[in-house]
Amino acid sequence: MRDKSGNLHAGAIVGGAALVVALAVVLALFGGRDANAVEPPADDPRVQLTLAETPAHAAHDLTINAVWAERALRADEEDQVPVADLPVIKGALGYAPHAAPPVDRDYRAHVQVELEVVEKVMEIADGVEYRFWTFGGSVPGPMIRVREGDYVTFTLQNHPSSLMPHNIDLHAVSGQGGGAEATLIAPGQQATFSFTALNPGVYVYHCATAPVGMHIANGMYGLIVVEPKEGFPAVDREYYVMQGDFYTKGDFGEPGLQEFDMLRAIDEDAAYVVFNGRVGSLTGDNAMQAKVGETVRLFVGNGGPNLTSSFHVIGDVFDRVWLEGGAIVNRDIQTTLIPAGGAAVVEFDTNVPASLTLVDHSIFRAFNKGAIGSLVVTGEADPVVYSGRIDVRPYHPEATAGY
Ligand SMILES: [Cu+2]
Repeated sequence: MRDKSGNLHAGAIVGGAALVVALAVVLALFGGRDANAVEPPADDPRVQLTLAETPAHAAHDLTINAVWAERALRADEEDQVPVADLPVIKGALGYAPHAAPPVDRDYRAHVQVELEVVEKVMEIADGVEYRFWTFGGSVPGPMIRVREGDYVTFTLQNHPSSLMPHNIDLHAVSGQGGGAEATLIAPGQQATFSFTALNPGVYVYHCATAPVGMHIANGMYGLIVVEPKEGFPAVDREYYVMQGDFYTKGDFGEPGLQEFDMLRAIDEDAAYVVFNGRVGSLTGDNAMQAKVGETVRLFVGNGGPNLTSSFHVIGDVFDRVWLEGGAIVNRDIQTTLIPAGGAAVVEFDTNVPASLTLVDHSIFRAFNKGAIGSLVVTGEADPVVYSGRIDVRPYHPEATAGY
């Protein structure tokens, strides 16, 4: 209906006008309100429709049966404070496996965050090196933690020693590319942009510079947690874990400096699937710790770039899971799916001493590609909750079955 210059043809304009008139007639006949109608009583199901009709940007869903059921409406009093009047604070960061500290504020702030991109060779397994591209010098990049409604000024720096341009797409950001366009920088540059953390939740951030898959596959991801206004419930320990899949020329365990293998990445044929950027990052001396009776919260992300995680902890049940890092909390979960570019919050109350084992329950990834970690729980045993072995003896059914 448009010519080459993009202008509408006269015929299209006339046709459109006729349609508008026709619609107006239909609305006048059937859609208008009866001025004499009596308003229905408040408990009439028709009244309940008014909440559903509230625009999504004006209200949270208050119907979820979850810990955050009482979430405040947006645009409340604190949201009316102009950005210029907000207190300016430095953003809290946490380096895996340590979560960033809780926000612990009941007001909005102007949070300043700086993140430096560094390309560096590190071990991906004992005796196996890889040239990682990192946020903050680690894989995953540091966990950023802000509060719903915060105004965040974000500065990305690309270290002069880098060979590649980089940027950042924060999934918590509503705006072009999640910040990717604003932060695309060459080595030796830095770029700044600002955003308001509109949606509470747990979000992945990652580099989005072409070839995007390669930048993510080289370790460029982390989590940004936007705490709901009322905060997360207090727990005894919080940890930060991110899964990622890696594609090297050599197979799993082949020693030396390993190069990235693009064809293998396209085929999703991972040589390594690991937590926190390295085989063994959470085992042995690196195991996470807890005591019997404590509540442990794990912020678990999945950088991908390709594989969905079937995240499971051997030897305990997730008492609570914030599904996909959002507002709905499920209970009594064995294994939770964490998509590439997604996250979840899992919590469990530790009942007995045990060495709990974190795995991707696509289990060859755990025992053959590195996706395994430990959380050691120490303290007093409770034989009613778990007895341990009571008895062991020979078993020969044929000896008593008359053979
Ligand atoms: Cu990058």
